[in-house]
Amino acid sequence: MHDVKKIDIMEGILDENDQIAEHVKEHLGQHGILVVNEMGAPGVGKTTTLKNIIKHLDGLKPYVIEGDIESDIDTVDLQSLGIDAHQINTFGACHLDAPMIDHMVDHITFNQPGILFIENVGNLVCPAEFSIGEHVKMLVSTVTEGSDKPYKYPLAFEKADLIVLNKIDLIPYLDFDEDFFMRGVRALNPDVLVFKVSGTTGQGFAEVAEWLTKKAAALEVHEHHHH
Ligand SMILES: Nc1nc2c(ncn2[C@@H]2O[C@H](COP(=O)(O)OP(=O)(O)O)[C@@H](O)[C@H]2O)c(=O)[nH]1
Ligand SMILES: [Mg+2]
Repeated sequence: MHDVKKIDIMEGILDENDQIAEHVKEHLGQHGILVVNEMGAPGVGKTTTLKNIIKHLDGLKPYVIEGDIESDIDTVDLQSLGIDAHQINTFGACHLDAPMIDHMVDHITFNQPGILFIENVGNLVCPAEFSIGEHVKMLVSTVTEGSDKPYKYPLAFEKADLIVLNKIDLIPYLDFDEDFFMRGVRALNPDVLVFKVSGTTGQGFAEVAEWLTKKAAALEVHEHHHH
């Protein structure tokens, strides 16, 4: 009896989260804003990836929400580059949820079409379980994490719409087995695009930006919608 009740409550929370996520996604999509949920373990280069993609966004305005347990280091860093960045601190929670994003979106002025990048809390487990209003789930993985991560943390790789494999400049110093990594990815997510990039050299990010730009262009924007 006890267990049955617990499950009911959990499903209720997920339903409410998903409803709010759907609302955020539709609302921003109609205004020409593509929402990208960026996920990955701590230190894989999520912030570095954002900075590099943003350099290649032609005619699309970048908006950023940073999710961290504590601190606003990444937000201050992005703001110093003139990027419209906003901080959410979860104070313990290992992922962002849709109500947090819904609330923050009310405080952002979306005055131009563009891309809202949401850097989720650094974690390869929890963020994969929650939709937060995204059109695209972008997973950042790195050669420094080791080639077995798709096998050990399958959900994040299974749910990704695109995977950015970062730090390829370090391959000569590591034992990263790309074939093993890619076999793991393909078993979970046969068609997902994997972009090999380096935040140090800048290599590969123009292609990621191009892919996202096409996604943004495919949004069904309601031209005469006023708020
Ligand atoms: N060698 C190398 N270092 C990188 C690369 N990308 C990021 N880094 C470094 O990795 C560290 C973590 O990067 P950051 O973007 O803050 O990761 P986040 O925690 O996922 O946001 C920083 O010291 C970056 O300079 C890369 O492609 N190659
Ligand atoms: Mg970061």
